Amino acid sequence: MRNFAQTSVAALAVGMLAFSTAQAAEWKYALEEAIHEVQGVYATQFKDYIEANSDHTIAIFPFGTLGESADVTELVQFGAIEFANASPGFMGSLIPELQVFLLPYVLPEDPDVLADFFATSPTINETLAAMYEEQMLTLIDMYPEGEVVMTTKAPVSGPADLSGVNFRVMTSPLLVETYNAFGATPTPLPWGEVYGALQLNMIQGQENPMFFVESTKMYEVTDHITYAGHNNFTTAVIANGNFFNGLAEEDQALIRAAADAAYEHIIGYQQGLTQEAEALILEAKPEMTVTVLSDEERAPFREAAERVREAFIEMVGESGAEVLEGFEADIEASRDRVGG
Ligand code: 6CS
Repeated sequence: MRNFAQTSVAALAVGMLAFSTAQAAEWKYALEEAIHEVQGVYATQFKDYIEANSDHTIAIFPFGTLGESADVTELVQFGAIEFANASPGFMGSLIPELQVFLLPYVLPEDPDVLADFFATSPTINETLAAMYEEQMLTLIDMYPEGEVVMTTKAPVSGPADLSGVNFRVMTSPLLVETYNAFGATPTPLPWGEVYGALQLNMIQGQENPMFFVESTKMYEVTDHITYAGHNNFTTAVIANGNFFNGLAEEDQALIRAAADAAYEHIIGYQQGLTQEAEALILEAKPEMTVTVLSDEERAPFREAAERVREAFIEMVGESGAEVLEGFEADIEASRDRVGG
């Protein structure tokens, strides 16, 4: 019954979308973040481009207004809204291969190599894009949001310090593997529950880029920040596949051009953002400690990352191994091109 109802709603919504593409339309775009955060800055640029170059308009729905990440992904799948951010950290059950982005110490640390990789990788833009299409989703763009740091109630200089720590992760099985390997007790939670769970001491740690630690005031409920250099936060912009594939070529090209403009903008916007956020945190809470782990201190985390890599291949199978191989070859190609 539920499936029938959902299918009917989806068919109706998609029918309406298909009808609306013949004329100026309002497209709805939901975020996992607030409008002043990285996803909001990208979406605003995307909106400005679309509205300056066509009669279409974009209505942006920031985090919470249409629900959590899982909710807005469903709304796109059903065709109730056209666009959303759907970060790989929440997409592991739908497209397990996407968890490649969560593997520790795989994405390049150099920002220029990273930006080139996302823009040019055939593994992202062809192989993974085809996997989205199988789910009736169109991949519009993927971009990095910044180096992930751990924020915890007790200091962390190695995996031993994570023992007994309930560490919040996004709802991906691979992140559970990762924080198990890092010595913690991984606790998958949707974003909306994280601040409260830290406040109530149900969890004692979480990871996110520094801009997000600052903007969501994670420093109020944790006391220590640790850079282990293990990852950069990746997000994806997705569209309903029926909607996108039913558009006139001209509108598809418009959306691709808007995504290119927003990508350029968001890469530039992030220069210095981590350092600015760190300074704001220390201004708000001078007693917060910020530790950059040395290569020696990172070594046990890197060792644990090898086990997570094996777990990824075991969990995702042959296609996972192929995606990982392609991913690493594309990163090498970007390193050769950019020289990082
Ligand atoms: O940790 C999370 O769940 C959130 N982190 C970021 C940087 N963006 C959205 C996501 O929901």
